[in-house]
Amino acid sequence: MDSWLAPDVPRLPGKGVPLRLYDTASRGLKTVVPEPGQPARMYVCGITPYDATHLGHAATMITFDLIHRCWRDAGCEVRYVQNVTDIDDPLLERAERDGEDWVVLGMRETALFREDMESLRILPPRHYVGAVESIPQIVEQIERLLERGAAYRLDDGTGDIYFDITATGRFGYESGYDRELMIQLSAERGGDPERPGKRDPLDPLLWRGARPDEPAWPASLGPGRPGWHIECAVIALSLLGDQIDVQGGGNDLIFPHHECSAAHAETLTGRWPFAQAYVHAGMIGLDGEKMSKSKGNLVFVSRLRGDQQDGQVDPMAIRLALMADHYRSDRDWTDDALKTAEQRLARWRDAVRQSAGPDGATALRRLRERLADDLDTPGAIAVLDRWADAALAGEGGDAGAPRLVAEATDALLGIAL
Ligand code: 5CA
Ligand code: ZN
Repeated sequence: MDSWLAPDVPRLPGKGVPLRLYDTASRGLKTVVPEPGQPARMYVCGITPYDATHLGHAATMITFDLIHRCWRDAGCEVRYVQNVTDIDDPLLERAERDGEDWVVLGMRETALFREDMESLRILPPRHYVGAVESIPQIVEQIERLLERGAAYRLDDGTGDIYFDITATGRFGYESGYDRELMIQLSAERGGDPERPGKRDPLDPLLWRGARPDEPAWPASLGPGRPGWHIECAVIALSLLGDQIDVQGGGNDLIFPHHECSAAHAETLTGRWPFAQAYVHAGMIGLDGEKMSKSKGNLVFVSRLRGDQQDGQVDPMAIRLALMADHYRSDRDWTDDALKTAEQRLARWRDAVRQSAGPDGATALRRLRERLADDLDTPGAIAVLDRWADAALAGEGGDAGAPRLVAEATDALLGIAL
């Protein structure tokens, strides 16, 4: 699948510092740097394209964009892969509801997502990969799981194949959740703990046998379509290798999605852990409720950008508003947050148009330190606010500072001034 166009990233003097990130699995901060001479490898769970990109998706994509930018600034080559779940129940249900072809729906929303990503200056993944185009590799890996006894076929004539969660002996390490919570979340998030005939209620679906009126692909396993967790495990393994540095997504994916995809990958490779760090962004909500397609309480990036009548908002202000609080906090989108970001952006723009300001190298060093500390964007914003206030007050005599600060804001925060 095509990715989107890369924005320019100014080159900054010196080098960024090693990045520390909160890892869900070890429940603590970790320095996440690749082995010397190796690229940094990141897999981020992308959209299920049945509706337009909302501010929750945008916030999550911005979070991983900041990691991408920090690594590059620290001199690492970055291999970044993102998927599109272009076949799954929610897509089929929406297409059915609207009397639309599910392929057309998926293509249209994916195209809109790419435009939104470009407008927000998100660096594109090197590989942007759909589930459908990955079916041959997914089938191959499910066959290997069956051969090893880590997968089994339900004997109810459906052709459905499940993963045995006891295969790694480590199931549960990533989320750290107790069994009761796992069962509850599995039921809420696409699993089927109530289904009879499974070895364990938490066993996730690997392959759904063909049903009448549902798309299915011919395969050695019998015609059908892939389950959700195996999709991400296989795409990551085939493009990034056995182990990766960051597995990312929103915190709604901690369980069952990332738990199961890690267990699939670890069973296939025999290596643990699948990811050095499991990094999760907080949920963006509206009026105290998680923003989600199923709840319908969405604010779309494209609508704010003015593609559709509701007035135009600078995408840089959207980006800045979503970075005003720490990425791990669940938080609400508010009109006030957007207004504050618009005012801040205007002030920063005025400041970098001054003929001089306080020492630019110091501002750059502080900005790098704040971001390397688990992406402390509120701290990074405070550094820039202080610099801008001083520059606008006529303090400091560094004639190179306005330009350096503008370039650092662009390269590290993805905000073009
Ligand atoms: N296709 C799967 C991942 S393989 C999926 O979860 N798709 S999604 O369209 O529902 O979400 C896309 C990405 O945005 C995921 O990383 C998800 O965790 C994140 N996300 C979804 N809703 C929100 C929200 N309200 N706030 C922050 N991030 C969100
Ligand atoms: Zn995923």
